[in-house]
Amino acid sequence: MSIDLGKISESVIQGKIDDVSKYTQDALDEKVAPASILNEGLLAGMDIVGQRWKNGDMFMPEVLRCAKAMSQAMEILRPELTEGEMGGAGTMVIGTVAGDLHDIGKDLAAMMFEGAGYKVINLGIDQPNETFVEAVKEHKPTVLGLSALLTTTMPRMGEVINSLKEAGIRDKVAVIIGGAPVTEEYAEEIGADLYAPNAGTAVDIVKKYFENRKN
Ligand code: B1M
Repeated sequence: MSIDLGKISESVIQGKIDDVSKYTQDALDEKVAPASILNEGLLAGMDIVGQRWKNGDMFMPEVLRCAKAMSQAMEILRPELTEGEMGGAGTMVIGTVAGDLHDIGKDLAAMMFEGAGYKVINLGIDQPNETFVEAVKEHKPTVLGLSALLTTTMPRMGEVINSLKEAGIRDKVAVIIGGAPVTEEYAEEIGADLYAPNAGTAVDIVKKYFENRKN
């Protein structure tokens, strides 16, 4: 049986939760590389969902169903990604800042880092500034990811960075920020090291950053 990863994307777009999981399992059974299933199947589908949402061609309940389909399939895929591709890339702590309940983009970013071999500690949504600082002290990650979807919660990102400075650990971790209202300029303004416009590019941005620091 040959597996068409487009079927996975299409089922994500249609929010067919059972089908996405089934096709993901079928692809794994057929020994398709987990990274291909993620990139060419699940994330390709979610990218289109994001575009349709932006264009007003999809509504929130549909978007949430698509995300649920993706995250259920990720339960199947995740162990394979970590087993097959864990390359000791490092540790990432990621979370959505205080006052903000949005987690779909943050979880996509977390999945991309997991897929790239990072050990990911996902703190969840609505996390107080101190929780990020404590997590950096405890887990000693190479990367701290902050996500915000609301203009009202974006300032928490700069506050986390200031709290890291106050705790004397700012230089121990690279901070990457993301989320729909966040920009490259904003990252510079608050002293973040990196900004990612989407979950798909976040890993490459981090990799390039560390490569440049080595040279
Ligand atoms: Co809310 N919401 N929401 N919402 N919500 C937005 C963000 C909004 C733009 C909708 C709108 O008005 N058009 C608006 C914000 C306006 C603003 O601040 N300028 C808004 C609002 C106002 C609100 C409430 C205040 C609504 C209310 O109650 N009156 C409320 C706030 C709750 C709170 O957080 N305190 C609220 C609530 C909710 C739900 C709970 C219902 C739900 C969230 C469910 C969940 O996340 N589990 C929800 C949703 C779904 C949305 C929209 C529709 C979709 C967000 C999403 O998941 N997109 C959103 C409208 C929109 O974005 N067009 C909206 C898909 C996701 C893949 O994209 O999260 O942007 P995104 O992630 C992208 C990139 O940003 C990036 O990668 C992803 C793509 O690959 N990225 C990162 C994100 N984080 C990253 C981190 C990284 C790297 C990349 O590294 C660390």
